[in-house]
Amino acid sequence: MNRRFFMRAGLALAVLAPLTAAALAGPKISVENPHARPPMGSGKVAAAFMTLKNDGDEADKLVKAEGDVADRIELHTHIMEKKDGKMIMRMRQVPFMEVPAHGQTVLKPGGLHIMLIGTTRDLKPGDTFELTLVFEKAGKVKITVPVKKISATLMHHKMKMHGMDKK
Ligand SMILES: [Cu+2]
Repeated sequence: MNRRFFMRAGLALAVLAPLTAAALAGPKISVENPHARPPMGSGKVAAAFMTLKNDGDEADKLVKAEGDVADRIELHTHIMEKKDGKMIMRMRQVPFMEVPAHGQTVLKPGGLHIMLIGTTRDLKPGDTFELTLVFEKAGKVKITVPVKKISATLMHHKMKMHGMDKK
């Protein structure tokens, strides 16, 4: 065996060891402060927010949210877009939400959110509903989401974002 072999073997070990450790430790997902805003007026569109925490050594991704509270449940974000020379905020569906190792991802109004399209029941402040979050590595995490009152400023903000104030 020559020197080159040992160097290669050493390199392979150096690369493999951290990977194995990470795979064993994996992500450790928890969900804090879940809450939802009720639909606007007679609309059937609501949004859920929360903090996705990961105390593990490996990043994970929220890839899907499931539940019977709405016909369609989508992962959304907001982007700033130029329209007629003005910057406006628009919603866009995203394929996943990354949750970094030893970090967190905050879903909040004006940013990432879970969109409930075609709500199947009344959602009033004080009500709760179940959501199942599906993570790429951690698998399914069931949460209970309380519906909270929407503030006047937020309502205005939300109407603007959904383009409802332009008639
Ligand atoms: Cu949305």
